[in-house]
Amino acid sequence: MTRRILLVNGPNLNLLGTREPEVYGTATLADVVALTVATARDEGYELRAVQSNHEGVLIDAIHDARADCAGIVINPGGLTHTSVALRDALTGVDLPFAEVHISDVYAREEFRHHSYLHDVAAVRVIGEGVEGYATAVRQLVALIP
Ligand code: CA2
Repeated sequence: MTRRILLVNGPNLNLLGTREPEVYGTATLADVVALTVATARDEGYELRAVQSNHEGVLIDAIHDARADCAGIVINPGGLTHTSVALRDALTGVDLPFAEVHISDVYAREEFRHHSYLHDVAAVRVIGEGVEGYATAVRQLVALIP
């Protein structure tokens, strides 16, 4: 199987490091990608990263992963709590995926407690800050034969 992982960051995660440091820390999206690329490389995987504020772009990237990726690490942002379409894309491509949240969504507003991915994610990492992306890569690759 291809030794490549797709990293998906959803809406507004391009704002990381610019606002709300008390919730999301001070690392930028570029820092997150660099950390995740380095972790994947340590595990023997290449990584392709996509961030978009548009649901359809994310869904297309997930579909494209079928061609050359062994798994997906995704922080869907606010789409976590709203998107059946994103869930259908992830289950449709039949690749194992890790759901990451920088903040502890269960310690925040009630509307963040529900995830449309919770029962189909192979791995969930919640509230570990941006280090959670590294944890997600390690736990995900451990599941890939
Ligand atoms: O904790 C997470 O990683 C979230 O997935 C982040 C989403 C939020 O809707 C989820 O409930 C939990 C929001 C991403 C927006 O990120 C920003 C970062 C800096 C400034 C503003 C937004």
